[in-house]
Amino acid sequence: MLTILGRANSVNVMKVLWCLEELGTPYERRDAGMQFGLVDTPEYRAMNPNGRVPTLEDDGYVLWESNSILRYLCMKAAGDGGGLYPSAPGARASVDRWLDWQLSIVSPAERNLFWGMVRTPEEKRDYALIDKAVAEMGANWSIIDQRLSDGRAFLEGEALTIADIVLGCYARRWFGAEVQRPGMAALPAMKAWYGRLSARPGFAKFVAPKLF
Ligand SMILES: N[C@@H](CCC(=O)N[C@@H](CS)C(=O)NCC(=O)O)C(=O)O
Repeated sequence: MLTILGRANSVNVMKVLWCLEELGTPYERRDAGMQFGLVDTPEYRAMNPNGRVPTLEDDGYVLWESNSILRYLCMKAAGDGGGLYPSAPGARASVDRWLDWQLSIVSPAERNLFWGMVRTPEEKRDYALIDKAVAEMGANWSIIDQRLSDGRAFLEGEALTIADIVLGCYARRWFGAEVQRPGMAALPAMKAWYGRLSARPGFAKFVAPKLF
């Protein structure tokens, strides 16, 4: 049985669970990380030396880095995950580009916003840091809004891909954190895309629940 190790309220675990739901791949999940511990045990570190979640274990094969896990799951399921990870070079590279963008640009900015607003009590918040993160993420989401403003349903066209899964998990946190966004673009195309993502059962089950 394929096993995912990681707490369900981690954005990087959510991506993987949503993807598994889209693929219809059977799996089991074991809690790990934060209050669940496990990540500092020698056994876990032998699988994932970063002590982070998620980690995948599949019949003796071990993999960490959530975006790599998504690619693996899709390649294992019919090579392209039923279109979630298209196999034509240009189409695949375009999907990969959004995954790399999430890691290099989105995550570093978003972290201060999510941790600042959701995981830090109000009296301890650093609003200067939060405001900076809101401005950076507003600019990032404008890129997504612009991408979708030609009427396409999803980031790479008319079909959902793992690019939508990855960025949809971060969009959930953007719309869920109660931040002030003065003067920020209204993001109408992104909101419509987010509505389409919200209709997916995997999103409803793993990504939509209350942020904590
Ligand atoms: N780039 C890594 C990041 C992994 C990561 O930082 N995971 C966080 C949760 S989102 C974590 O493990 N935090 C510590 C913990 O849960 O104990 C990935 O995408 O898998």
